[in-house]
This record gives sequence, structure tokens and C-alpha cells, in this order.
Amino acid sequence: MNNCVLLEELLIKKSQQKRRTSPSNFKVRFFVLTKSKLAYYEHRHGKKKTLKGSVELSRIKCVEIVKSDIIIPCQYKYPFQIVHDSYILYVFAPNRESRQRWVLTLKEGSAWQCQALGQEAMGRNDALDVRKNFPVQ
Ligand code: 4IP
Repeated sequence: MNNCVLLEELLIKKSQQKRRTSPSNFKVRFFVLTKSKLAYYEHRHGKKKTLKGSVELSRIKCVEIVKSDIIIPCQYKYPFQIVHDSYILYVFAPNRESRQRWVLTLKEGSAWQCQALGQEAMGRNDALDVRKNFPVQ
């Protein structure tokens, strides 16, 4: 049940820079959202996709659309951010509708997970704080 796919699409992600020496780069990844996690894969036509990373929905603190005045340095121009653990995953959708779908479904999914695990769901104030503290680059 938790493995059933809610959304899947090719999107672009920015490296999360988990280490001080991590590069800042952008990769096209195949994103798959289920009721329990968001996973992203390297996707090459005709080849088996390789898992590159995943985030448990219960670890997500905030999901928000990102507003930016600067030029977006990748092909997809509709960014949103997923704040989890102590990282921010910036993801770029190809159009406004796609971004809206991902943001809403991720918000719902993480709220379900938090409820299921008896945790406090992410609140509106978290989102506002995060946007203040992590302006878009
Ligand atoms: C990698 O750069 C990729 O962008 C990784 O993304 C990213 O991991 C790494 O960030 C970054 O160092 P190189 O391929 O040039 O090594 P992906 O996993 O999609 O390939 P994240 O964590 O963003 O998935 P760090 O911070 O994990 O090093």
C-alpha cells in the first residue's frame, strides 16, 4: 500500500551539498513519490534506473514553492524546496502545473506520514521561517 506510486516525473535537482566540499550542480533525475518516500533515480533510456537518493516523507519538515528573481541556471524553471533532516533539496519542475502537483502531493503525503507515526505535521510557520532563512539562490 505504502509503495503505490502517487507521482513520477523527470525533474531537475540541485546537489544538496551535504559536505563542505560537495559541488554545486544540477542533475536530471526521475522522481518517484510514494506514500512513504520520495526517491530519485538516474534514468537512461533502455537501461535500468539507478537509485541516487531518497527521503522518507516522515523526515520532511517543509515543502514550498521557491520564488526567485535571479536567472535559474538549469533548463527547468519552476523551483520548489523540500526541507528534510538538516538539508534542503531544491527541485525544478518543467512548468507551473507540475510544480503545483508535486508541492501539494508532497505536503499531503508528509502530513499523512506524520499522522500515521504520531508526529506533529509540518506547520505553516515552518514554511515561512524556512523561506526567510533560506532565500533562493
Ligand atoms: C553529486 O555531484 C551529485 O550532484 C549528487 O546528486 C549529489 O547528491 C552530491 O551532493 C553531489 O556531490 P557529482 O555527481 O559531481 O559527484 P545525485 O545523487 O542526484 O547524483 P545529493 O545528496 O544531492 O543526492 P552531496 O552533497 O551528497 O555530495
